[in-house]
Amino acid sequence: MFVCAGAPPSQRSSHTVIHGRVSGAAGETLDEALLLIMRSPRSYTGEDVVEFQCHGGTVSAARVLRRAIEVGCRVAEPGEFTKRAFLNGRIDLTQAEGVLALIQAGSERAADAALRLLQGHLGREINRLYDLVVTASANLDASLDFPEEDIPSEVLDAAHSGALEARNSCSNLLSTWSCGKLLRHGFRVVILGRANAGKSTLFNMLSGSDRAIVSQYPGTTRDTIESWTEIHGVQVCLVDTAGFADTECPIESEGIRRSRAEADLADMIIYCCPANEMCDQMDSNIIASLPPKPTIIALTKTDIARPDRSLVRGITIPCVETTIKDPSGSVCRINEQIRNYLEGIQCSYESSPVIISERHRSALEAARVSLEEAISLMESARGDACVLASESLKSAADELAKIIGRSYDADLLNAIFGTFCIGK
Ligand SMILES: Nc1nc2c(ncn2[C@@H]2O[C@H](COP(=O)(O)OP(=O)(O)OP(=O)(O)O)[C@@H](O)[C@H]2O)c(=O)[nH]1
Ligand SMILES: [Mg+2]
Repeated sequence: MFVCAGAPPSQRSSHTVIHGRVSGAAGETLDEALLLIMRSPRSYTGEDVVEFQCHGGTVSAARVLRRAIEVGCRVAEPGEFTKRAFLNGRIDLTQAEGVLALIQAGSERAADAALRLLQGHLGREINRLYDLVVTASANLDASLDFPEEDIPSEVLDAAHSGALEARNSCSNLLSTWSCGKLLRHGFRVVILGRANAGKSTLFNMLSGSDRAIVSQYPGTTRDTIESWTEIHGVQVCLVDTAGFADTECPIESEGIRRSRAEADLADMIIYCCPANEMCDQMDSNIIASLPPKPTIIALTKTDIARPDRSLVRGITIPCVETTIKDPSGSVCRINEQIRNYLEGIQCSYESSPVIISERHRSALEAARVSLEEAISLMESARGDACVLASESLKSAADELAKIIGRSYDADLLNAIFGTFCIGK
């Protein structure tokens, strides 16, 4: 399907680019293209690979693809290139997940963290822990050859200190999860408050858009409305909601039910209280009924009433003044609160690996629990402690092996690579 001057592609060396034309069954030209040759093992998948660079636009690319299928190619499954790279030992599972995370990254920081995963930072650390645990377990197994009273103490000490170090490292990695989750899934800020409190006005100011309908009639917003923005390098999802009210209207009631559901999903709540009204018992009751999440109060409409902080007396939540008359100042003040909070949970992903997937978190947690068991068994004076501790260490090693893909099954691979898009 590719015609070029000089030696055919099969006789060219790896990492060369050939200019030529893609020809159809009757020899007609379908496109003028470049062919990239990457021979095994120096390719993405580790196999022999050719890549066509044809003209942009869907028709031209579709003609080249159709011709390739005619001569015997097939379309790749989602994530198949990366899956082959994994199966051929080019990358471990965490690196494959790094590719996906990089494609999906929605912020600079998320892309940085994904890139570090792709470069193998987490994989190397898990490999180190795996070796530690397997060595500790081997030490214990060796000690089984000795009669109980003759077990050399240095063998037991080595196993014990290996398990301790692995346990501590697992705990350190687990402590990066809140940061990893933030990078991967972003930060959800939900705007709540009574009907007509100025939520949609604030939402529009914060998102710099005119997405939400604003009106003087209470009960305007019914559906929840989302808008993404970036604060402090983190993707933030703002959510506008229906205002709380005593209502007979079934549609408004459904809106309020959704507002409560959003409160459960929130990473942070902005509760709106209009400065011209008392932040009264009803607000206190609503705030008390919300899930315990980081919350800020937006004292809205400060242009029509002097904000009287005593209105929110008794509520020990940070208070920020906002008004439609000063959108940039209002946005600045709210963003500052969000940034302060985000700074508190940021971790330095430059220096240590960060876990950004639930799969890593649950396997590490299981490994940590098994290591904990092994450690307390070794510290007990039980006769069968060595045998049991070695079993626990083996379970911990199995969990670590799953993270990097030293052990895997078809279901796991399908779950990971099925979420890729075709061609990756
Ligand atoms: N003067 C003044 N009016 C405001 C301000 N913010 C909102 N309003 C007015 O208050 C009314 C309600 O505003 P919305 O933003 O729709 O309030 P909401 O909380 O979304 O209301 P619901 O969706 O009904 O729950 C509208 O008439 C707005 O113009 C403000 O800062 N200053
Ligand atoms: Mg509204």
